[in-house]
Amino acid sequence: MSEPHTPPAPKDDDVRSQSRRMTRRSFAVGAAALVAGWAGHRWLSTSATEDDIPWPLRRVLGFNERLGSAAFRGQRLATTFPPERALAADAMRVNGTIGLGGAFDPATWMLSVESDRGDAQRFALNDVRSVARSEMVVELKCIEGWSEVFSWAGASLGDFMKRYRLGTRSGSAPDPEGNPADLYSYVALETPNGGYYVGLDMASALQPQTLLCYEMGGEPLTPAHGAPLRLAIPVKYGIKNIKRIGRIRFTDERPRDYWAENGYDWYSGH
Ligand SMILES: Nc1nc2c(c(=O)[nH]1)N[C@H]1C(S)=C(S)[C@@H](COP(=O)(O)O)O[C@H]1N2
Ligand SMILES: [Mo]
Repeated sequence: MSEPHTPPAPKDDDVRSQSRRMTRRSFAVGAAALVAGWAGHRWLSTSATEDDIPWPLRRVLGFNERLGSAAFRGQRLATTFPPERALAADAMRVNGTIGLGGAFDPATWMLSVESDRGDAQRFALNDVRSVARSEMVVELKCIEGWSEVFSWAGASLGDFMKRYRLGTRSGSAPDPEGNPADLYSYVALETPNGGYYVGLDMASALQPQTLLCYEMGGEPLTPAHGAPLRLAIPVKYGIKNIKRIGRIRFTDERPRDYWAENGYDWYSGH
């Protein structure tokens, strides 16, 4: 495989664009004095950050949490394509083998799911398959500069979390609109051997096109594409589409991320 070498062009990350939406929302409800207007935007972009979120935005986030769930509304969808645009399974490019080395037996594979609460559960592939099937035809965009249209099938991560009551502090099913504060802030995913790992903000994790994917090109995943289960997250670059997921952890601590540790943007949206 070829590894990405050139960082992507600097661009607004998810939080920045989210901050603009939230700023407008806050303005509408009377928090104008805090962050509104052009000066506020300038201020946001120059202010000190903690966990990469500028502090005025953190204040807005807290404000909106009381109001409801601004972070989970109005989320952008990735462009979808007609099915005939999708590559056939045997024509799909394979890229990236980090974390896929060593002995691995798909027959004994189980998905571990944990959270900061200290709970741990294990799921078989059939547990994922029994969640409503989602299909989509979207582009995988690699930071190396190529993109390809793939068809994907799996369970949306949000549906999986609702079905098994995952990702919340209370242990209830997630309710991003009604009770956003109950959700952990981040999702960490890693390969069974821990060699590749990805961090997601919860809003991106719950975007409906984020799938726990078990089929590509109309066929079961091959080992090279991440069998038995990989992530499809079309609002992010390819690097976030982790293959062969072994473990998922819901957490309030921003997860480490393989390519972020190698100089890429932690959010890596596009
Ligand atoms: N475990 C693992 N997942 C990975 C990678 C990797 O090296 N290891 N590479 C990523 C990158 S850079 C891309 S572009 C996509 C490619 O997915 P594909 O091989 O199914 O085309 O997988 C992503 N997921
Ligand atoms: Mo990539």
